[in-house]
Amino acid sequence: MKVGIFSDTHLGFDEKGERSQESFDNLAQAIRLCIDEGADVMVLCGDVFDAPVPSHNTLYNAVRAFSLAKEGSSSVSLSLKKEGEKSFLSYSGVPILAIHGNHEYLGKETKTALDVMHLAGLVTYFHAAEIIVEKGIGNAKEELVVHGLGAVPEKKALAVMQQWKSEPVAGAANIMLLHQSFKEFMAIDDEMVATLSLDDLPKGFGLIVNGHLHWANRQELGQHRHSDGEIHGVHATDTPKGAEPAVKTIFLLAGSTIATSIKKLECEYPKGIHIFDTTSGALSFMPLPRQRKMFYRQLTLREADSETATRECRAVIAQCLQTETPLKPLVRVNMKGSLKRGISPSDVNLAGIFEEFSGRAILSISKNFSAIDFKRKIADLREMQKLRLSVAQMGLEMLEKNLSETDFGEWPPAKELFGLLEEEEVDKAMQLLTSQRGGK
Ligand SMILES: [Mn+2]
Repeated sequence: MKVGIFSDTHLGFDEKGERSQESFDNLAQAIRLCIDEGADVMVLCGDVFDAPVPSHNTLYNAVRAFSLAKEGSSSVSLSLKKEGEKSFLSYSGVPILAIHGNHEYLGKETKTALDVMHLAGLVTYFHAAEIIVEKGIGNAKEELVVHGLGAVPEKKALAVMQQWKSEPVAGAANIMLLHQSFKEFMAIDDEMVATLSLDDLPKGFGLIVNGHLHWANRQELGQHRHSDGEIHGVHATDTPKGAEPAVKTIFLLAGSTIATSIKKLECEYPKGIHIFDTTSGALSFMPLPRQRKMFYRQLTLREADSETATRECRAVIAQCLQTETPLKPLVRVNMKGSLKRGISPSDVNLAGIFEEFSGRAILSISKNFSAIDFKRKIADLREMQKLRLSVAQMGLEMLEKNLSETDFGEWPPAKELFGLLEEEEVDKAMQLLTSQRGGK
């Protein structure tokens, strides 16, 4: 059987903006690609909708895009197995099996847009359950079991996985669908961010597909890294006597079909679909034929004046736009480093750049300058150390100094502000700042 795989379609993304049609166009392309590749079934790993309560326009466009699946055909039969009970599922065209993501789940009691799609017969939405996909009869009969677990809060994910304990079915191909973070892919180790690691995944699945992380990636699980540094597969001798030899598991981050935030990793790979052949175990990727190019550029400046900062930013963008593309590309510039003393990020006026490129690119520029150069910060700290100031005093002096370099100028009662911050009265501190700014 051939399985078409895609994820994170984020339908309705940028609804009020320039890219309002992109999520639907890309879903339509993904479905067409799957049909053209002869997929018997499609799977969608969550974040189908961008918002928990999509607008009627979004629902309308979603129904229209999902209806394309009816133009294909499939001969599989589907049944749902949940909590020991088995029920038959109907579909038209090529079925789309979907789990929910963190963007669309509203709790057990509330129906979501995915429930609506399910009832309309456009997708088959399931959670903490298995869908048995059967094709052919007699000796030619093929069976695929798709195990799906929609997004759960990251903090609970490990416990839920252990409790759910979905076992691969012997004699069938087994695929698992998830929508979680995995420690191996996250920059910080925090239980609010991820509790699952690849080692926690169950054994015996041919393919485990995860949504949520928007860049595509593929790993082989069930391998040992030996002391010689080489990767070896699990050998039959590694498994206990009498047990079946371990099945090689492919772990796939499906990646999103649309870029919702332009991250560096996401820009390195095109958006597309994957096709998994359950017989050969082959997994291939196909890019969406019509997609927006993405550029991520970091621009590091040192003690720059506003003119230099603007000029260099413009040059970076112009360089990205050397080759023409059918869709306006996304260009993200992350400006870093430092500005000259007395110049604040707001002095770097990018309005001209936005105007100049508005017809050719969708720009996103961030000004992450540190207020003062790192070197100078260290020098300041050394000075303070010499003075043997108390930590609180040191903090106050740093705050006064940093404030004097912002456009707050000489005004703020730094002592009062620092006192509030020290007491963790952030709201009051903000109030103090904004009340004063308003009067300026
Ligand atoms: Mn997502």
